[in-house]
Amino acid sequence: MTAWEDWPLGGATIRLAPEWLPRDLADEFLSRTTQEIEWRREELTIFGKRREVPRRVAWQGDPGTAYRYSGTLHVATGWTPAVRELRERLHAELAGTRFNGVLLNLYRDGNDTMGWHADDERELGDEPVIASISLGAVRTFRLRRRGEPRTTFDRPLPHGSLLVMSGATQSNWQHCLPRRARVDAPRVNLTFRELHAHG
Ligand SMILES: O=C(O)CCC(=O)C(=O)O
Ligand SMILES: [Mn+2]
Repeated sequence: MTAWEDWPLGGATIRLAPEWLPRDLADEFLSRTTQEIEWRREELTIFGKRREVPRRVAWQGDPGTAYRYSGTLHVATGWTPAVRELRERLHAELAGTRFNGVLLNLYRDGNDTMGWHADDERELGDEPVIASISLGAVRTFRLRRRGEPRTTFDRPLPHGSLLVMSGATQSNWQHCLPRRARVDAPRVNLTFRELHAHG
């Protein structure tokens, strides 16, 4: 049985399974994903300037599944073996979910980050379920409430953990992955999503 921690945040439904994957399996998925995924550098235009995104990224999903991030539309062509296996484990763990896409992030060390955002793109629909698997270096996941008071909440995401955000989380809170200068090992994060075709 998976052990879950519920996070006590108003207007959000978030739970964490800190030891979702046994250690040896987490090690194996870390090395397989690091190797099999075609990690890309990505650029973003902010106020008319091209900037490199401070991490490596990839997108996978059922063929044809399209997702817009960093201002570009990415069309999935399928799944690599370890990512496909992780998706099957998620479907077994989270009854009723059918993830058809995953955004993958490689944080090469503590200087790689993800800025404040919510996973609230239109194709995710209302109240999306986002399942986030963390492998490798432990990094802090930070949340902040939208509006006043601007409560923030920090928790480390361990190697092999599973974080699930659902309900109104994306409407009421934003999240980010802050810089951690002393971390010198890589971390892989996979956020599985269910995308709906544009209506
Ligand atoms: O790396 C993380 O834990 C967060 C990733 C994330 O928020 C995203 O991919 O949307
Ligand atoms: Mn996110």
